[in-house]
Amino acid sequence: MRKTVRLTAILLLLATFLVACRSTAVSESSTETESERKMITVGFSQLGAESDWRSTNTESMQTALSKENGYNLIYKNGQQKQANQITALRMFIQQDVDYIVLAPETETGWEFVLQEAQAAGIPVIIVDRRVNVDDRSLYSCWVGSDFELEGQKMAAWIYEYTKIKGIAAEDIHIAHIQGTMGSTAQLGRTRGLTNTAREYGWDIVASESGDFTEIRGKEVMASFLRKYDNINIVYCENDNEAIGAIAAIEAAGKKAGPDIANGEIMVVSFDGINQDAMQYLREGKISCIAECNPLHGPRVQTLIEMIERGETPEKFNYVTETLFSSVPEIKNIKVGDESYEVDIVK
Ligand code: GZL
Repeated sequence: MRKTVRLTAILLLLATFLVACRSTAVSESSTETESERKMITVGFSQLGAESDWRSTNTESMQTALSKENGYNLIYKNGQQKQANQITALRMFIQQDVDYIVLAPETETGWEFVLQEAQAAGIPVIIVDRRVNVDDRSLYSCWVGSDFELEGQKMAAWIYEYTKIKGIAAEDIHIAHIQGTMGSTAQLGRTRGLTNTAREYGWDIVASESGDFTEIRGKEVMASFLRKYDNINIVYCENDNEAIGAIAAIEAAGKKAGPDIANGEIMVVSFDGINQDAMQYLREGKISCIAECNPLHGPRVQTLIEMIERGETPEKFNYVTETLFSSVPEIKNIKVGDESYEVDIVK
């Protein structure tokens, strides 16, 4: 009898042990399944790698949407071609990703592929530039800059400069190096300048796209200098173009600087990411840079987490930005009734 009791007790202990092992295994595997379930797969179509701004934007997305943060990020570089981006989006749809993040090269031509993503039930977040579609339900939300305000602030800074220096509107002759034509950044920054120039009677001597690159900025500025001898301000729609334009100005034996009354050519720009451009700002070769903040990664992560929680994010999420300038006399500028401080860089 005693032996039977002992044997029963051993068998009971063994059975308890086996059940405990199995439940741990199940919980580990279910934990593993749980953690795999938590990994969010994001297809990110980036438009290219044309500028320092773009590279910084890509790095910000890759850092935020990392494995450590619970994301499988599929990154595709569109190499400045919308066709490549549309191909990438179709690939993401086939792979049935959880989210698509799109940084569009230009604003038009996105309806069909966004309709395909919507039909597949994949939320799309637009970053940086905008898409111009009638049906805004084709994307969940957008995060980026107010490009027209950037342009208005820059034009307001130029106006303040002419005021404190006593330069008449008819003596202002602007060379305008535009960004990628049809991109939201180009459209907004161009409107900011052209509307203000029309209001004050400034002469825009010439406008041409520098495609947001240094090499094109240099080529366009060199061609302007061959054709016109009265340029005294160059409005570059990003820093890479400004660096190229300054190279062309100096190659032509002229001086980039704010003292236009004494023959210097004032250069103004956008972004504030390229370190050479910020150094030029401190040296005075660039007189003013309108900040364009590329750090959209954490913002996109927050938007995805909101959607994951079943919340509806704001449709349009604007980032706040400033003006950097090396001209100490201008400490703030006005756009309409709004006043903006200027960050004086030494
Ligand atoms: C602006 C962005 C622009 C940058 C350029 O948000 O789209 O594209 O200003 C970049 O540097 O190439």
